[in-house]
Amino acid sequence: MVFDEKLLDCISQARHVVVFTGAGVSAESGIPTFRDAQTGLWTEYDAATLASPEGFRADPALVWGWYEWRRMKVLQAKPNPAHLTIAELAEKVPRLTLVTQNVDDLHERAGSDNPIHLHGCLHRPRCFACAKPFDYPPGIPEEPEGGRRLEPPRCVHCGGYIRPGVVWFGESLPEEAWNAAQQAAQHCDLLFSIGTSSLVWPAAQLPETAARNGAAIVQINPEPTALDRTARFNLRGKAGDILPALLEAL
Ligand code: BJW
Ligand code: ZN
Repeated sequence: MVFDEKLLDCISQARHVVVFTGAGVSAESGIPTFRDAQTGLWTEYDAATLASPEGFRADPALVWGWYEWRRMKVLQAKPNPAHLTIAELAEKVPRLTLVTQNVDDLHERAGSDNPIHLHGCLHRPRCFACAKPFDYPPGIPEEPEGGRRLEPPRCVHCGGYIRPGVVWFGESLPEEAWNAAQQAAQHCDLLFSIGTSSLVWPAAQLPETAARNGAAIVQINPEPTALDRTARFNLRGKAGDILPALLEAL
């Protein structure tokens, strides 16, 4: 793979790099992207409806079952070369902040320290009523087999339903994570946007903020996205192919 010399210079000279990731980074680990998530059992449901407080209120067992199915897939998955290269890149540049929209833990398992999770985490459920965290019982999780519905567990403190620890449509992003991500976007000199459709706000604002503050934007995605016009470098292809080749070329 041959890369533009200007891109390689930009990376070599960067003092603070932000890596902003979306579902495409985990696609090569076998985790369906958000907008492709409706495979198999779930084809007849709309992801945007399932990923909302209204969806959970209307049918808690349907929504909990969907998230448990996705959590099972994540538990069975392994980090891919994209996750691993991002962790390696952090060792090669003066400063790197990893901001992810993903609710899996594959960046952590690849060796990245403390990624900023803008949309929460599948493995940290909490009570829908009182917000106290819920501990999964040890052992293999119950699979929402055959059918797709699974009654959510109940909170030991108030008896409320347990909900997935993710940020749904219409909910605010965790304040500390959002502030840290904005700070990084404002002060970085290079931002990689990798495997995201750049459709979901406010997260999609981050590369725009970085560009407004003078950072170079590098996008890695096999498809065109809303960020194409802002990105200085558009690398078309899979993150698991491009990132290792890019690191090698540096
Ligand atoms: C590869 C690849 C490979 C494939 N290598 N790449 C109208 C206009 C603007 C905004 C709004 C609006 N109406 C409502 C809003 C706000 C709303 C929003 O943005 N909606 C838009 C969809 C229109 N946002 C919110 O509600 C947010 N909160 C908020 O705004 O609070 C203020 C507020 C309060 C009260 C009322 C109203 C507002 C919260 C957003 C939370 C998003 N949560 C989700 C679900 C999390 C849990 C779960 O996973 O189920 O987060 S939605 C979903 O999208 C998930 C993802 O993190 C997020 C981003 O998706 P991502 O990562 O980009 O995935 P995909 O599938 O879209 O794209 C994958 C990409 O990978 C593709 O481009 C592929 O080509 C690529 N790819 N293989 C590299 N191998
Ligand atoms: Zn509770």
